[in-house]
Amino acid sequence: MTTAAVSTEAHVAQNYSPLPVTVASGEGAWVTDVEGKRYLDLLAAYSAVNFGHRHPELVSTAKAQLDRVTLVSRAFMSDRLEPFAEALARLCGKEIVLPMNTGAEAVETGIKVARAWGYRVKGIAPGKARIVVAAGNFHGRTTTIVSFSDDDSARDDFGPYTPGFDVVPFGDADAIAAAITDDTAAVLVEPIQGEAGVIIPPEGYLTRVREICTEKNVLFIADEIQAGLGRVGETFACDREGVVPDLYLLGKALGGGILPVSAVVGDRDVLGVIRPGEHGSTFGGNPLAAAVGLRVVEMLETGEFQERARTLGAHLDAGLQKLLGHGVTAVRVAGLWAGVDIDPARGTGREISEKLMERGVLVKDTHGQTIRIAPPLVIRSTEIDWALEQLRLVLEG
Ligand code: IF1
Repeated sequence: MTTAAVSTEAHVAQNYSPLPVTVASGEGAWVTDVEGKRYLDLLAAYSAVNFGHRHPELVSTAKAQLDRVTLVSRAFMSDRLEPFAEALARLCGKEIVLPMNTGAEAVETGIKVARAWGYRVKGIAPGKARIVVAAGNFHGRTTTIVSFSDDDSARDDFGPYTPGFDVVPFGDADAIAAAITDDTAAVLVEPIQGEAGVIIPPEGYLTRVREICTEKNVLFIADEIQAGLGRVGETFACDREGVVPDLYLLGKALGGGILPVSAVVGDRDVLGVIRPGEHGSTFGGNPLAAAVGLRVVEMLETGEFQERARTLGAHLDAGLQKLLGHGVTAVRVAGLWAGVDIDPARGTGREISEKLMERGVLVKDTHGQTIRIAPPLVIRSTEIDWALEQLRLVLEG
């Protein structure tokens, strides 16, 4: 991922050099730039636009709420928060929802809850709580979160770093077991690593992590912010192994592609450690976010989007497999989410992304040779076929 201090066309600090596309409108799986050129969006804002750009039901829900109330102070509730929290808790099979706004806030909240639980329930000595994390992780960009990143471009020159994290190889449950000490409060992992390039752990990994955490009285925190909410053909990526974490960290698609909505979801014996007034945020659980979030949960409860991700993902996978040996060296697919490794002889992930952009397809390179494909779950199979043909032509050179 290259880093530009300021983007070429505006005085906006960017954390990476964006592709030179300035989007003016969006509809379904498509966006249109300021010159009127249309692009098939295979990135979906890194899985925050799972339901397509401006899904009609989500837009109408937001519009209706705009005419009622959009923000109340944390001192009292709005009539949207309880229905949202109840529905989201039910979707997760948990008891309590702690609403926040961005994914990083949900991750930071999860870290605070884990530490408080470590001291107040597990009995870890004050200030000694540790959290095991995976190499290759991406959990956001706050100074504490980048403290346990092993991606120099995400953490360089942002120190001094927050202590209390132990990094182990992703996908190796024995390494997690070996890293856990009496001071370990939690294990925090993405069930499938997104930014690392859609890295799918070995079958049984999540099951072993769950067993180890249960055996050692350590919280299992699943960062489902990118992998969750239908993306991998299940409501949660942990569902692929029937595993239930102690805390779900949710974000991105929870806001329906309309506004930031995130949440930490767990049972009372974990989330209940946070005492009234100890945590919160100005906008967390605001009526507009809760109204949209409730509609998102209702859409997920039908199972329609999970089924689409499974069916269309199989279609995408079949098409990508045909490119193996023709410019593609490896393919990793979970639901409608793919990491595609490009043969260096054909170019870098960035170069392929730029050539696809010229053909009206938007993807994003991640770490050198990989491009990540994560279309809105409303994409059609014919649109996937068209995108695969553009990729084939680009690789043919
Ligand atoms: C950027 C990456 C993806 C996430 C997981 C928490 C967060 C993210 C698994 C934080 C956010 C975004 C951030 C955005 C680009 C994108 C990204 F390239 F950065 F790494 F998707 F892979 N957990 N991911 O993927 O959520 O605070 O952003 O709402 O910062 O460049 P956030």
